[in-house]
Amino acid sequence: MYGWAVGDMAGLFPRPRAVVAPGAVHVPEWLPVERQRALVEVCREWARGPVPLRHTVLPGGGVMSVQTVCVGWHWQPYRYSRTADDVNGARVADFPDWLAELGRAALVEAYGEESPVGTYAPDTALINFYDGAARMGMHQDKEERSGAPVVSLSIGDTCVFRFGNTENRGRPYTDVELASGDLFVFGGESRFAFHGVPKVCPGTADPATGMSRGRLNLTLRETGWGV
Ligand code: MD3
Ligand code: FE
Repeated sequence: MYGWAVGDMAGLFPRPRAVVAPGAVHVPEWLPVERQRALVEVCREWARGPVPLRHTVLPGGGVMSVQTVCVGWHWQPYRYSRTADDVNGARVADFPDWLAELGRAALVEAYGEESPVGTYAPDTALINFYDGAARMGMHQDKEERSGAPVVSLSIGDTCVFRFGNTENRGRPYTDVELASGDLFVFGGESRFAFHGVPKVCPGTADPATGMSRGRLNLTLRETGWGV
């Protein structure tokens, strides 16, 4: 076991930040626990409506084990819209300015002040909830009409995140543990890499984060789909 998310071992084995591939930067323990808890609270509100948290149904009839709710723009396979036409038809909640600000702070953290932060204007958040059995298969995120970086924030249970290549779902890939408070930014060459979540580690969450069980992941994105 390692990582300072692990109860008694807190701080003994800090995980170093890592550039996993060009443009792919992992910053462990970026979000303070109070900030994680505040995000969990607002995600709980968004999960109630106007569009409820639900399992996305894929065009082939498959149902994702992950549960998702969107803010700003609604993602459905494989497009963005303002209304959740595959759920209840409601318009999704507005994307708040403070969340775009958090996204810009994440870019500065990952890339430094010379990052494209002045022009970074994320307009959507996909919020994924994983119970202990949820997984996400290897995929690319290609619905955005912007090549801007994707910012990922993890809260709750630790997971194994698989970061692959831009050619196919298979090897080479790198497995990285994402724990509560971790930031991951995917820009440049890494923006269109295949990636997935093969495993969640149940019971690893610190209840102080507001997550007694399961894992929450927020991704901030520029959709490029409109104003
Ligand atoms: C790399 N979510 O919502 S976050 C997704 O943990 C998604 O819920 C996973 O993949 C999760 O689409 C992984 C890390 C992530 C998100 C978006 C990316 C990595 C990415 C987009 C491009 C490249
Ligand atoms: Fe993805």
